[in-house]
Amino acid sequence: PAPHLQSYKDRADRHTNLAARALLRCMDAKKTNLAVSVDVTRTKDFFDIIEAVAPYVCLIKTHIDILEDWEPSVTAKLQMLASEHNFLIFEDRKFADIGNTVALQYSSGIYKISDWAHIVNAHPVPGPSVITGLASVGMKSKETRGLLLLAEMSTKGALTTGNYTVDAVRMARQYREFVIGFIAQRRMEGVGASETDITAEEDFLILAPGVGLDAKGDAMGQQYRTPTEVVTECGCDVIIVGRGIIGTGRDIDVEVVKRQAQRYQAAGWEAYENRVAR
Ligand code: 5IU
Repeated sequence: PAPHLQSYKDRADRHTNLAARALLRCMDAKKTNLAVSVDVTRTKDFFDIIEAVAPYVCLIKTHIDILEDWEPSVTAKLQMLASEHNFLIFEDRKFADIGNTVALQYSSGIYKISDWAHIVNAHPVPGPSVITGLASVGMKSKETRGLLLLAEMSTKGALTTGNYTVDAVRMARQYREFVIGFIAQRRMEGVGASETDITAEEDFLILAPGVGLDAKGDAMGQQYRTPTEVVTECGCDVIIVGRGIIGTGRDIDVEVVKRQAQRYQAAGWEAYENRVAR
């Protein structure tokens, strides 16, 4: 059967990339396909949110460069929380430069992303060299890292459509040891594939941003769909939720954050159970 009709557990047992395997295992163990996007600028809020949502998530998605008071201990603490509460870390860095530059951006600078992020992502726009550049760092790491390609975006008028998406999927197929899946809005197995392209063991994870239960969008082009649309109908594996959980106000209410995380976890898991039961 196609990957999205199999259980996360069966997929974990079969997956050959250690980061993908760890994520699928965690999803099965904690019964959650929820990733929370912690888009805040103060380190205190960052950790308050992570501690509130930790029991309900498989993945924490960061934009480490928006923290105004970042210091090296932040990523050390983040790693500690990840192992304590069993979740993975996804730095949403969206690399998009030549191979040599992305390798440096991934490994160096002040953030040293490859030291602590299990998963990162990249725009396919530079061509395969963006993958090989990042792989030169990620595949050397003793803890195997995984890369997601941005095959589609959730925003109005995004250029990631048609042949661009098809070519992104074709690129990923050439580097299956490191590319574990896509940021996309639907499954990609059929995209641009002739029968001979798809091998039985191909299992790309689909992580979908643009998920909300209450709002349809924001004032800056974001568009939201529900967990049922994203997971049951479109076959995505992980729902990425930011403001639906952390809110839009300046102050964080950890009780609300916790309740919303529980709500999205339940909705995401029910959408998955409905999918694999079909
Ligand atoms: N994000 C998107 N859409 C995309 C991609 C990334 O929303 O197509 I690629 C990121 C941006 C933000 C998070 O960090 O996912 C979604 O946050 P909200 O749930 O608050 O809209």
